[in-house]
Amino acid sequence: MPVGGVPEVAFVGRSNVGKSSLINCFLGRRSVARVSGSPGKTREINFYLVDGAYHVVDLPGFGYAKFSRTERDAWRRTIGRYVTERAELRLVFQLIDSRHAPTALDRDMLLLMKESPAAHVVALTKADKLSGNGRQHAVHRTRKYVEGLGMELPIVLTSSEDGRGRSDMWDWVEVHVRPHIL
Ligand SMILES: Nc1nc2c(ncn2[C@@H]2O[C@H](COP(=O)(O)OP(=O)(O)OP(=O)(O)O)[C@@H](O)[C@H]2O)c(=O)[nH]1
Ligand SMILES: [Mg+2]
Repeated sequence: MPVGGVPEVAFVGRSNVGKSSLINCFLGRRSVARVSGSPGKTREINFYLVDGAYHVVDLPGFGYAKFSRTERDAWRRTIGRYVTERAELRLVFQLIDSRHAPTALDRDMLLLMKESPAAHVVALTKADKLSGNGRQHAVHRTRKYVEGLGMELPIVLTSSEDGRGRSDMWDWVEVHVRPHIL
């Protein structure tokens, strides 16, 4: 991992939820982070330097089924340590698929983030696949779920297809990352 105290914003979430796609959308670039139709594409931690000022961090998907049990546990520990101990980490976008209720893996990640000093924002992904009502329902369902875990978090609807949520994500970076730029 890079040394030098450059602040970081990380994108986390289960495999195939759309992390790499949303990073590309956030950056306004087609193919910085590698995207794949099959889960498990991102297999290492990738750091992208933005404006020479901060890093966007693409993590492998949580709980990718085709990893062995041992690999999955190792990644879980690595991601767990990263979000709880990494001093440079200032903001985490936790991605959850807007089309489905949060899964056990989403819950594990939400709870893990309770131990993280970084700011925490939920990004509901692939919102272009839902109707207007479906989107409102997804936000409501996620808010209830998060409250059920004793947490209160900002929830942003996003789509890397139509760019929804992009400016909200930039705003969160301004608030939580910009002040720490060296
Ligand atoms: N309709 C739609 N499809 C999306 C969106 N974001 C991602 N996808 C699709 O979802 C699949 C997975 O996208 P990735 O960005 O590779 O997901 P990832 O979370 O980085 O996956 P891993 O690296 O395997 O953990 C690809 O087929 C994307 O085209 C979105 O906003 N809308
Ligand atoms: Mg990826």
